[in-house]
Amino acid sequence: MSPANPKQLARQVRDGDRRALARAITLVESTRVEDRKPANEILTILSPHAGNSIRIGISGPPGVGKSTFIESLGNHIIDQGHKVAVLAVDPSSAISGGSILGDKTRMETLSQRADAFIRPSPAGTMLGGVTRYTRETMRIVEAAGFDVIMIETVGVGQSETDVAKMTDFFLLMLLPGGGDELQGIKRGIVELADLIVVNKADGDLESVAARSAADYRAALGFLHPRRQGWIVPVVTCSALHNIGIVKIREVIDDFRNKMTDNGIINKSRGQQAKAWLWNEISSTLLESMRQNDGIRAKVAELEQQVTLGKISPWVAAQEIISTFQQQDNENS
Ligand SMILES: Nc1nc2c(ncn2[C@@H]2O[C@H](COP(=O)(O)OP(=O)(O)OP(=O)(O)O)[C@@H](O)[C@H]2O)c(=O)[nH]1
Ligand SMILES: [Mg+2]
Repeated sequence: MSPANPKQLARQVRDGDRRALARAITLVESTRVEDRKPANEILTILSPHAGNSIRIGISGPPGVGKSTFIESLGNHIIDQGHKVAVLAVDPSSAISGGSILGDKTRMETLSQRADAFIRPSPAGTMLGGVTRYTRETMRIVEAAGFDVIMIETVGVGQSETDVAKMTDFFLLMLLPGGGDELQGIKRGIVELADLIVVNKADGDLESVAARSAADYRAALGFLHPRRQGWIVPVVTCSALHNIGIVKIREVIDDFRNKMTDNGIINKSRGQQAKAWLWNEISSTLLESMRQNDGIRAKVAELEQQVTLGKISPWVAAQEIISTFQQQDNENS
């Protein structure tokens, strides 16, 4: 990639140039040191234009139909006059590289629409880093005028909690039959949901899906509501046959209206941004400690002693940190 002119690239992004948009995202995802400065500049220029969207997280076990659902809902929302961006947070794709292609083919009709933008997970990123870029990417697509953002993630690891923490609305998709533990859904994830959708409510599974939905509705009745003024609906749908999609869009609209009026979306975005700031501080600090030669030697030595039980991890950590602080003072 030729050296980017951040100002020009940012302007092109704002003007709706899709290649520029893809380039800006690649730049921000880049781990090359020389890309950091232009990336920061682009984010700073675009920042005032970000935020004007509803951010929807979509999670659920592998194969439940998330991508098929995003395609159905995305097409419907575009028909309503919106611009839809789809981002994928897929911890497995960084390793297998497999599902990116699958997602693209499953979102075939959506990816062909002018008002849709689909971005698979950055390949080859470390696990913890995936969401780090997704947050920035989200702001870039918002500045480009996309007002509905859907983030897909597989609901079996840490990533769905991260996604719930960076979105306004968290949709949990489940299969007919089988409780959440049977579906491999992590404990606590049901409590994060703003909407539960039982998918594949078609053919033989239609009645099973209705029963599952009733079970979840009953179970949710025992939970303390996560958000003031919002009772989590449980609905069935068939993403494949486009059944129940309009109803789900109405639920999301209803949520957005209520949670905008009572200020909850705004407040929670503020809290998310603050948490994100501290995340960045700790990961950047950690990274610079890891890159520091003096610290590396010290860490290797102390790690061994900690492993052998010769020194307490707490004491070792203090020693490493104070070494780092001393070096920092000498350098400045
Ligand atoms: N019968 C039926 N099949 C569906 C429905 N939605 C999706 N499927 C099928 O289920 C399979 C998985 O669908 P995907 O949309 O790829 O599921 P996913 O949750 O995105 O899968 P991963 O991204 O791999 O976790 C595909 O063969 C779909 O055609 C549905 O509503 N009814
Ligand atoms: Mg998928």
